[in-house]
Amino acid sequence: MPAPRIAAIHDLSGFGRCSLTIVIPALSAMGVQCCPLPTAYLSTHTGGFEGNTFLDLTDQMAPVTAHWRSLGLTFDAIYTGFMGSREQMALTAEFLLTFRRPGCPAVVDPVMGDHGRPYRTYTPDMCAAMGELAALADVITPNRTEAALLLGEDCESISLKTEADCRRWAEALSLDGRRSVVLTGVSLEPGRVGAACFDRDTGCTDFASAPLAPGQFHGTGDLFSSVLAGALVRERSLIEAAQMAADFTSLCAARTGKQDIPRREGIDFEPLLWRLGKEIMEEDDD
Ligand code: PXL
Repeated sequence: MPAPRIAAIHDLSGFGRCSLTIVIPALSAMGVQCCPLPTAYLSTHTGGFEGNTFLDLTDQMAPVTAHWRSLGLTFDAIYTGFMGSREQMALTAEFLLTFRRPGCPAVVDPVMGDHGRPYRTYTPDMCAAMGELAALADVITPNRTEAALLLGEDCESISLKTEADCRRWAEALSLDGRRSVVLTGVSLEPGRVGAACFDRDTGCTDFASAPLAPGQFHGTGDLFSSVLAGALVRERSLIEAAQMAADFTSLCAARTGKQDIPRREGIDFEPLLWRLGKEIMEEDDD
């Protein structure tokens, strides 16, 4: 079987571990071909470094889309993340409309913020545009802050303390059951963290969780969503994919916590990629 193929629309940040520097290695380790469409090149991500460079690649997005279409390329999924502008979101929406088809779900990580606040480059206007892009998704992977921004609620009103609360918010994000929702950062018992997963195919919300590692590291959300997207194209169900993502993210966070690494340098996942590959290949051999 040829490697399944994902088109990945994210920025490329040279230092700090996020977006494509996580997406490409994670998908490759899972036996998935990643076709990146970089939206911008930054010297570092924007979370914790001052004075980062920003080379806007928006002008490339339509020509790349047109070239890939002229080649008759098909993808097994499209996976999108951090966006630099409203225009990039409109071009990403065009890309989804061009390439999505049955068998090619659009996984939109509506990256906008964390810990109750939008990232410093996200204006209210951009958050509204992310809502429009996410409306085209088959699967979204918001954290609590992003869930609040998508729903137009205060972050404080999104309580994720009980299964019933989580079900309610995951379903509220599903656009009447039209898209699946993987609501991340859910902790229903002390010492564990994971996601509430509303699956539009079953209409059910299930829970994935793994041990909560001490410390919070940049790129954790990108790693989680990358593994989820990879597992989906490797034909795992939504809840199986979320469990694999929770397990691997937890393992990497635990490893990172044991190193003396500043938070802004990101999750130290590379030495564990072989385990992700082994897990998925061995399961498929069974
Ligand atoms: O991890 C999300 C992300 C991706 N890309 C860039 C970012 C961030 C979060 O800060 O700054 C450039």
